Amino acid sequence: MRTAIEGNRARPVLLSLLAVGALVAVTVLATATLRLGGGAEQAAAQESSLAVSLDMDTSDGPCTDIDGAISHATGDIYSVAICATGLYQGYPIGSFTFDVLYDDTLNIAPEVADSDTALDDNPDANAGATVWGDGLGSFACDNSTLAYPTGDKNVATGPGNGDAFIACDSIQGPWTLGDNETAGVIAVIRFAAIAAGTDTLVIADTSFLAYSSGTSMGECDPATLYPMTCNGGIDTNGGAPVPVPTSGPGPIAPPVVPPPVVPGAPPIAAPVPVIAPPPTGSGPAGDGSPWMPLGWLLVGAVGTAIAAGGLLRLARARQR
Ligand SMILES: [Ca+2]
Ligand SMILES: [Ca+2]
Ligand SMILES: [Ca+2]
Ligand SMILES: [Ca+2]
Repeated sequence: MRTAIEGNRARPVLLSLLAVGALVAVTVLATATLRLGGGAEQAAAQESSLAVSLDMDTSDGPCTDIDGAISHATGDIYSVAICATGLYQGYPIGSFTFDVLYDDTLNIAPEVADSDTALDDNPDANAGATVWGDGLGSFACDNSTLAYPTGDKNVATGPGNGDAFIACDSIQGPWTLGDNETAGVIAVIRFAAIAAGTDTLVIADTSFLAYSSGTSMGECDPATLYPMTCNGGIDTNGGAPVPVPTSGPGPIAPPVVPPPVVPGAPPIAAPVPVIAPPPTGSGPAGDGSPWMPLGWLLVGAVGTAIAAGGLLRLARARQR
């Protein structure tokens, strides 16, 4: 027969078993959470509606708001931003590749010479000397397996045959975009409007984002396992074509225009310096006392000298 004493002995054992069970459950949960950095990354991105979009109007800052369309006068130099939204906080971007297709008979993306880690090329990564917000982190865009950033990597011309390309990665980090925010600027592309017409810009299927672990975050190709929404933009240029330089590090300053010359107008004479007399009543003491007493003193001194000279000559004549 079980006694009350036996029941009391069994209770601590039961409590111990419950405690061990709880500990095991907590450990399993923690391990699963840590493993989210692996296979669960993609699911996390999809749950938060990951998207990349072109901000066609960056006049208030790249990706401040995402504008899908813009108009420009022919000859304008302007920027288009590649914006990421719906990032999963705590899982930052570790690498990316973008091809933004455009009509290179309407717009050109001037080539910037490749140098070093190419962080301020065109397209211009949100890292290096030019950043927008807190940047991407420590990245390099001289991807040896692909290419340096290029304003147009497609030699063909016409609609869709402009190809602004950029591919960057960061093996060591830090990676900031996606770390503590869910949206931000990937890169900015500088364009020059060279002819009137409507240009439909597309983020090509070859474009993608990846986690710092290297696994895919989202791809613009809808047929892949991890597709993401990729929104292009529309640019409408007006006016007649104007020549635009095909290379340069940045926006081109307008020329300095001299003032118009009116035929027959007399030449403008050079200004003649005017020597003004000293103001009256402003004496050497600087207290407004007049200069006149000093003049009388001078006259008196000269008169005294002349009189003394005359007396001296008279005295010499008498001695002779
Ligand atoms: Ca905008
Ligand atoms: Ca930059
Ligand atoms: Ca370049
Ligand atoms: Ca081209």
